[in-house]
Amino acid sequence: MARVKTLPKGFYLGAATAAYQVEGATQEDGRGQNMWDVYLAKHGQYSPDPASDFYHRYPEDIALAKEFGLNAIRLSISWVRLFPKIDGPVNESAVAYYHDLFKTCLDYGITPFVALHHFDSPQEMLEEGDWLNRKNIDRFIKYAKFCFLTFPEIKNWFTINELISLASGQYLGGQFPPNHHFNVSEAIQAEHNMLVAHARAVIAYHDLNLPGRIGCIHALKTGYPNSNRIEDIQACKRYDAYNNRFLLDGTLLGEYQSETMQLLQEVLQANDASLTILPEDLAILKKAAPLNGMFGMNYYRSEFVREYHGESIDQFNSTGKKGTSAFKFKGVGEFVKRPEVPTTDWDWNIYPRGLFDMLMRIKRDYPTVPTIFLTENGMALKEQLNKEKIVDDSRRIDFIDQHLEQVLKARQAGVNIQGYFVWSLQDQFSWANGYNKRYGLFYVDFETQKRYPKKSAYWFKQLGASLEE
Ligand code: BGP
Repeated sequence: MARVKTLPKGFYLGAATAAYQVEGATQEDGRGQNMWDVYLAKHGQYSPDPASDFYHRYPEDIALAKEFGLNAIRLSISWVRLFPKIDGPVNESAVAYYHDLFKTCLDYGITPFVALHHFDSPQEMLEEGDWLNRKNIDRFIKYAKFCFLTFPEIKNWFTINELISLASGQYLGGQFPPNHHFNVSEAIQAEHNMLVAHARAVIAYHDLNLPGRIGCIHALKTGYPNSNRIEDIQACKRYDAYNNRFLLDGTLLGEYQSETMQLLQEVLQANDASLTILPEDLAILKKAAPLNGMFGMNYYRSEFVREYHGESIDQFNSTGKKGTSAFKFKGVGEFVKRPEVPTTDWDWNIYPRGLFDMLMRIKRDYPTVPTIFLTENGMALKEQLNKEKIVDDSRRIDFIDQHLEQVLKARQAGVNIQGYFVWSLQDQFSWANGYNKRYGLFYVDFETQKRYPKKSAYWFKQLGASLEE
C-alpha cells in the first residue's frame, strides 16, 4: 500500500528521457554521428535503433504522459541532430522537430525541462578530447546560445546531465567511450572542465536576459563509512569529495573549499594524477554560481565505503546478475554491500534515507542553493508483459513511494524541492546495459513499439490527480 497519496500544490510530477536513449532514427533527416553511434557500431552490444522510436512517436508518448497525470517532462536535445558537423551549419529539420516536440508538450500543459548535453557528445568532439579539450567548451557555448535563442518556448534549461557519471564512465570504469580505465587525471579534469562549461553557459544565458531559468544536474550518492574506524571515515570523505563535494562546491559555491581540495589531492596523489585549474576558471565559477536558477539532483543509491589501497577495480554488472559487481578505487575506498540493505538486480543499494540525508546536507552546506528538482529517481527491473498485457511493477511503486516520502519529509524540514521526475517515462535502453534494464512507467514492446501502461503508471495517475484537487 503506497504511503504517499497526495502531492503539494504547484509540485512538478514528471518523468525523464534522454534524446539518445529514446529517439532512435540515428540515420534520419541529416543527423550527424555522436560518440555512442561509433562505439556501439564497433562493439555491437546492442543497437541504438529504434530505441523507443520517440523521434516518430513523441505525440503518443506525450499524450500518455498527460493521460497518466504528469505535468512535466525531462527531455534533451541531440547536439548532432541540430549540428550534424560540429562546426557546420544548423540542420533546419532538427530545429523544426524540436519546436514541434516542445509545442506538443506545452499544448498538453506539460512543462518541458530540457538538457543540452545528456552523455551524447558528437563523435568529432570525442575525437578531439571531448571535455578534456577546452576548444570543445567554446563549441558547447556556441551550441548552447543557439538553443537558448532558437527555442524561447523553453523556460527551464539544464546544461549538462550527471557530470560525474559521464567522467567516471569514460575514464574510470571505461563503460562509456573512449573506454579508459582508472585514468584519474582525465576523470577529475573532465569534471572540472564540465563545471566550467556549465558555468559559462549559465553566464551566457543570463547575459541574453531571457525569461527562464537554468541549472545543472548532478548524480549525488550519500557515502556512509562502513564502520567507525577512522580509516573508513576518511575513505568515505575522499569518496564524497570525488563524487559529490567537488561538484557541489563548483556549481553552488563557485569555489572549491580548501577541505574539498585537500581530500581531492589525496585522491590525486594516490593515483599519480594531476588537475589543472586556470585562474580564469575560478572567476567564471564564482560569477556563475549565484546565476543558477535551479538545481537538478539525480538520486538512485547510496554507498557504504571502506578504506582501500590496492589496485583499482570496477567489475561492472551489466546483465542484472545479482552480486556480480565490485568497485574498488585505489586510495579512495571500496564499496561494501550490507546484508540489511536491499539491492536491485544490478547491485544498486536501495536506500531512500540517503536521499533525505543528501537534501539536508545541501540545505546545510549550500544554503544559497536555488529551487531543487529531483530530476531522476527510479528502479530498474527485468520485465515482461503478462497474458493480460499488464506489467505488475509493484516493486517499482514501492521504490518510488519510499523516495517520494523522503522528498516530502525534506520539504517539511525546510528544503526547497519543487518536483520529482521518475526515470523513466517509457522503457528505453540503458547506456552500458542495453534493452533488458527497464525503468519506464510505460512498457515498450521494442519489436512492435507498442506502449503498455504498467501498474506504476496507474499509481502515478492517482498522484497526478491529487495535484489538481
Ligand atoms: C542516469 C542517466 C540516465 C539513465 C539512468 C539509469 O545516470 O542520466 O540516462 O540511464 O541513470 O542508469 P542506467 O541506465 O545505467 O541503469
